[in-house]
Amino acid sequence: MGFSRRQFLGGGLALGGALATGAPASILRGLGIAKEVNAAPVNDQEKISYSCCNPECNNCSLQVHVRNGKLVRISPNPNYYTRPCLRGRSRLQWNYHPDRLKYPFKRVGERGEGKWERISWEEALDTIATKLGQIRDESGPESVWFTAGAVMSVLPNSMQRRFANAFGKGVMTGGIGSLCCAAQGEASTATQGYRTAGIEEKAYSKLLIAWGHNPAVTYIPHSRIMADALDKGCRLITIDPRFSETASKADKWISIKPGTDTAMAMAMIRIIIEENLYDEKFALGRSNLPFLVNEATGKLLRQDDVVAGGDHEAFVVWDQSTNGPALPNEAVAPVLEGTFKIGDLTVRTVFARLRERVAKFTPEYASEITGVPAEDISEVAYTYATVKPAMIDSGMSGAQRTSSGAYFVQSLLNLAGLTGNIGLLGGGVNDTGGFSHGTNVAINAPFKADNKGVIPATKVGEYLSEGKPYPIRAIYWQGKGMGQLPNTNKVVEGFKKMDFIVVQEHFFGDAASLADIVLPVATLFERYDVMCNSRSFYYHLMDKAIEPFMEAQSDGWIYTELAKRLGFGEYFDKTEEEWIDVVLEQTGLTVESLRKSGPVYQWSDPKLNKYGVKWDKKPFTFFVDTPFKTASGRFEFHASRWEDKGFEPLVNYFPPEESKETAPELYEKYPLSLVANKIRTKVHSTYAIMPWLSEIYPKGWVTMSTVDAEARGIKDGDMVEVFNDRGSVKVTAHVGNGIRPGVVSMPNGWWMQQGYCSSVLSNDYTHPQAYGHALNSTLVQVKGV
Ligand SMILES: Nc1nc2c(c(=O)[nH]1)N[C@H]1C(S)=C(S)[C@@H](COP(=O)(O)OP(=O)(O)OC[C@H]3O[C@@H](n4cnc5c(=O)[nH]c(N)nc54)[C@H](O)[C@@H]3O)O[C@H]1N2
Ligand SMILES: Nc1nc2c(c(=O)[nH]1)N[C@H]1C(S)=C(S)[C@@H](COP(=O)(O)OP(=O)(O)OC[C@H]3O[C@@H](n4cnc5c(=O)[nH]c(N)nc54)[C@H](O)[C@@H]3O)O[C@H]1N2
Ligand SMILES: [Mo]
Repeated sequence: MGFSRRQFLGGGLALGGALATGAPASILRGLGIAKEVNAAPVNDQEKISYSCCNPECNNCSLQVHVRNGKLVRISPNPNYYTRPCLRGRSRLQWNYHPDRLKYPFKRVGERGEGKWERISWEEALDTIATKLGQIRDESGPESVWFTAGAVMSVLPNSMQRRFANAFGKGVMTGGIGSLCCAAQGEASTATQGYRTAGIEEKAYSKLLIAWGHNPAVTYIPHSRIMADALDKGCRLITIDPRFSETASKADKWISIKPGTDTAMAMAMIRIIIEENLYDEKFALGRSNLPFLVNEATGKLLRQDDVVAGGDHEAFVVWDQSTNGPALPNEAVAPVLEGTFKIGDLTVRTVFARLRERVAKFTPEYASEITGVPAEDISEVAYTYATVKPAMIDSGMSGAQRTSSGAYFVQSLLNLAGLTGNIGLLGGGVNDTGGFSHGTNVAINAPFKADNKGVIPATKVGEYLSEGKPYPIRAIYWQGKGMGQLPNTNKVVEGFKKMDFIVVQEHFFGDAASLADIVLPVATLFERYDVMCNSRSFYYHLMDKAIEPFMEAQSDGWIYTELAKRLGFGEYFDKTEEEWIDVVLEQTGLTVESLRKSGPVYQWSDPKLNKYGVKWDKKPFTFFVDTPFKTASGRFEFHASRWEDKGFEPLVNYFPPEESKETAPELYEKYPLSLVANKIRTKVHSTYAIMPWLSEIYPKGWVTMSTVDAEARGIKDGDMVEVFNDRGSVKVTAHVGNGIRPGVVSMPNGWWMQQGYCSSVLSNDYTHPQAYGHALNSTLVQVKGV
């Protein structure tokens, strides 16, 4: 039985049917207690509590309707500013899905063979404690790798970090970078001091440039704000190799070669500088463009370079009034451009060096690199420099999930800084992941952390299978999609080398299928949790609404039981509600107060945000009320943080890893550039098997241009193989003109066992500047099958 659209829209539903086409056959089928749950209109017996959608998404407030101890409906919170989309509403099916893990299991066959035996919690916990304890004694706590995915509410991941920390008394294997937005975070930190978000500020923009970002799909609940701005006359330009859903709403779609965006931005910077379209006041007063650089070293000049006993932390500018060096805030007439002599030293301003850096990036030169017509580059540059406020809406852009993503984000920030769009309501670069809540993170670590080694987020396969940074023997894997990791076949290889693997999940996903012990975990409705995270400027209590399904238990409960068995139970001496009160300690909020108030806005009280500010009129604007937190206290075009770390501090363009320029032989075999795009029925691998959602997109696909398809004898709807040296996926071809020739795109979120996991193809390259994800710098070939 499938679910028809009619049933979905009508609200009546029956749970417990077979999975929609494409979903994995569950080894648990038959053990199920598929129950009939009939949703009914709201009535007096219904109990409603509040929760919050917790994958890495928009974190919408949810109303949870419960009747006779059963979840019957998820509805929007009428007092909240976003409304949950079809994914949030489908959580009902999540909870009662026939394939939901019901009991703890242990592997009885070979790893990955699929033979399992149901065991008791006692046996599961005793086995895990014994095994982890033994491995710790033999090889040190750092040989157990604890890892968790993008679950954005506080407790599950904090409880795991606390457990890992206490397990090794601080000694552990750390992680570095992320699959998501490491480049965004690193460049924002290097330029401004921290990440910001401008989701609500969009309403005030007159121009939006959606750069490698598709908010019409990835910010569905918030995209109303963009639509309102467009209604008021705001213009929208979309820069994307695909004609994305956001491009379809735009005044202009710029189709660009993946991984080349920095070259386009540098051409725009050149136009803005050459045509004097920059904001001189911001440049001189708030940025480090007038700072002097020692021409011999390429490093920022410090006061102690030129004055005996000077301050090494102080930077230097050229003051025209004295015709000599001065401290930035003391100079009467700081100079933006020039080369000067101080004793034997030749020094030049950052601005002059930036002008020189972008000199060769004429629109024509950038056009050759990017494939964007030179006139379009000029037009975007002039429009951006002359319409205010203008926001570069990059979100956590697909263009920063490329091999030199941090320079891409830096180039966008440079554009915003040059045009004075920083600290301007409706301007800036929208990073949707800025963390700013004022919570207590102490629960993460009872001991001082001492990482013996780190595993880069994209390098899991290589590190586990090649024994880096040292042989890892066990994995404790909590709520994370294996098929989200690049070069996934290598990850599987790594898993097969392990002595012991624990997976704590809702479903028998890819990691679980390779584990030794699989633990059924309670959903957000079945436990207490709190959301104070980056996509929602609110604090949400996630109240427990129902008892856990079958034998499921919360992540917190599991760690508490294991801690007792491993002899550090004293660090797990609280209930979930008590932990939430610890998290909220410095905010003055409590479980009880949030239960009464509903979601609380973080700018409504100085105690609720890291910046200690209150903002109750317009949306909060970063860098009006908050300072830059860089070494200079200014917006840094020459990033002193990167200079200190030995990375090129000024924006620069590097061609993508895996391109015609960088890997001609590979390009010969695999001439198509693969990019990832997120789709409305999934948040990563979460929701992979929800019937309502799978009805919309049952199977994976590859989108390719008519030109590339014809050259390969492929027609729309054909089955094709997409492949490279890392792996191969068979999917249906969607052929059309909505994608740039030479580029193919694949949506993400199917499990490996479903057969459509595009990550088996993804590049696992990572650059130590940010340790970001370079999946959009991947070459493939496509052929008909
Ligand atoms: N091919 C491809 N790969 C990508 C991307 C792409 O676009 N294409 N995008 C990348 C990006 S931007 C990101 S952020 C990552 C995200 O990748 P992941 O961090 O792996 O995120 P999810 O796939 O959402 O996995 C979350 C898991 O947590 C489980 N879960 C939910 N709630 C709980 C809970 O309370 N307890 C426990 N124990 N488990 C829970 C869910 O069942 C799900 O399996 O993927 C990256 N990888
Ligand atoms: N429905 C849904 N919403 C989500 C998520 C989800 O999985 N599903 N995930 C959430 C998370 S964790 C994140 S990080 C955000 C991400 O939000 P987005 O960054 O908006 O998501 P993507 O679809 O990965 O990438 C956006 C666009 O980048 C384009 N692109 C790829 N490579 C390049 C390039 O080199 N240059 C340019 N200019 N464009 C390029 C792709 O074609 C795609 O249209 O979305 C969040 N929201
Ligand atoms: Mo992400």
